[in-house]
Amino acid sequence: MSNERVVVDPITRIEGHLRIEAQMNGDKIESAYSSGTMVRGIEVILQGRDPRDAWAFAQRICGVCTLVHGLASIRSVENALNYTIPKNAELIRNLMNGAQYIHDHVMHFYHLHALDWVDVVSALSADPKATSELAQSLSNYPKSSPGYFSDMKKKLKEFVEAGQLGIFAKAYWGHPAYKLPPEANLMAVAHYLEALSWQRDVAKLHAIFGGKNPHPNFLVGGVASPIDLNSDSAINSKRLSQVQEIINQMRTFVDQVYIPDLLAIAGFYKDWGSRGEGLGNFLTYGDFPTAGKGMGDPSSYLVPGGAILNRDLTTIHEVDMNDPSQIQEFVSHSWYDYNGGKDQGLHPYDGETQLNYTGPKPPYQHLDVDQSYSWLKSPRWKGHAMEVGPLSRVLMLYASGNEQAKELVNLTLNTLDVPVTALFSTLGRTAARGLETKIFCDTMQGWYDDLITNIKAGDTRTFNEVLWEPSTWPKQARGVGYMEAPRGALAHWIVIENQKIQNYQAVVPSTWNAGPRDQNGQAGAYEAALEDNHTLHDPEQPVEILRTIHSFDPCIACAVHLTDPDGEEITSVKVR
Ligand code: NFE
Ligand code: MG
Repeated sequence: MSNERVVVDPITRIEGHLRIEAQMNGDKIESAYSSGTMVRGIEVILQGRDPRDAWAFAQRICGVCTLVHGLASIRSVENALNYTIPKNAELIRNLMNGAQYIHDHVMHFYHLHALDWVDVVSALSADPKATSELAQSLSNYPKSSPGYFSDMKKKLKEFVEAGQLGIFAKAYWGHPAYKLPPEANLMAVAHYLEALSWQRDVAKLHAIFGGKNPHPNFLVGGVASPIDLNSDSAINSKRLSQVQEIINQMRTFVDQVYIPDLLAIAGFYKDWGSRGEGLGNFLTYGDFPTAGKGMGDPSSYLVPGGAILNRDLTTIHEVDMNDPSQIQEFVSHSWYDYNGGKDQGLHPYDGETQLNYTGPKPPYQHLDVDQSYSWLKSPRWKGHAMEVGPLSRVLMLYASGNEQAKELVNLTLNTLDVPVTALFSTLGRTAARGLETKIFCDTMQGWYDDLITNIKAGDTRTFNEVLWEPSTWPKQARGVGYMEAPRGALAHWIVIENQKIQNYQAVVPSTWNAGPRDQNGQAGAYEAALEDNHTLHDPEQPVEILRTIHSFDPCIACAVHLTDPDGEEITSVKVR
């Protein structure tokens, strides 16, 4: 290994198409480049449509964060037209987004990230009795008997003996970077399989409140589910008790399986607490309003909005999403053009989606990183590259004095016996995802209780129909719908003219994190994280790259919002 370029394409166990190139200096990563290799045109498809329909199109940006683009979209229309929503709608939206988080984060931990740390093949040499003792020392989860782990081991052995690792194929088993003893590996693999059936039940919460999953229904001005305790076709007592049951199931799994596994596994990988930080700049928009005023009262959000620069947790900078000089998207290294030239930064109200693919045709041999190299744009806040996501949220909760967050962060640092700087790392990012899962999961019970109290008091309103008539709208209006999606700060900006969408721009979490360098050469969050203290044991098996990239939970479908390798038009969509 000398000055070679290590190419990982595609990065698997993510959503969408991501290519990473690492420029090596000996065994050390000197510089890293992140490229989204798929393009989609949802923002263009939305132009000319009725703003109240936008959510149904925008939501199809992604099938992983199955509801967040629907929610961001209706919030943008409500913001533009000054719509308010009933208290019940606020609570139901919080419950739906909460369930999205718990589902997404558990799935990410076990199904997308764990196998970077857990060696499936090593689990075959585990002693089921010792595995049971280990599991019982960590939590009271009932499925922890020697018989249970012996069955799981048998199941795994059958996979391997049939020569069909199936879902566990094509990994770097046996790589010296794997540090867990066989028993911890078996425990984690068993919980990987458990989580697959657990998630089926959690997804039902979306079906109860939104008719289906993925892509539950939304509605500008409220939620799409009427409440009528005496009706079979509305939210009734039976449905509400099912929701309570799902919340119980979520909390049991998070408290008794996810968090104990996370801490146990992290204990073997403390060295990952000193690499993979990246930018040190963290951005949140804030979410989970609780004052009955929708997004109208930021002081009521469970997660506050703001920016943290250079790890400085003593100062939270205010973020104004309507100020054209604050959030801007750049395309200097993206396969897009702007009317005003490629070095311009555009605020999303004035944003443009103009494809300009001039690079080598895929599959690339080598990205020309002096030119354009990604279908992602480079969003910046006041010129700064920012990290978004669980780590940003947990830091924001911590910095703003949230008691549960402070307690959980301190408990984690003490349990792992790592310094506070370990928060700013690959390990810290993965731990933060678990901690916020616990916080949101616990809080869901309170939202559910509030909903029941409202209904019992006779308030069953879920939708404000008074503002529904388009002839009452101003000729021109614009607004921003923002939220915290599982992968980070998400916002949709909408410009409405003559009751139709004139412009629509989504700037999504994975665009902030996975975007390429900007016009000043500043790296994006993935790139900066890989440039922080990474060496590769074997460039043919770059598990180290996967660990840090997966710690962000990439979703490139979201980030690039019809694929055609030649960049040609595939289809045209008729706009009413
Ligand atoms: Ni497609 Fe998404 C989330 C959004 S992405 S997963 O969470 O928005 O970055
Ligand atoms: Mg966009």
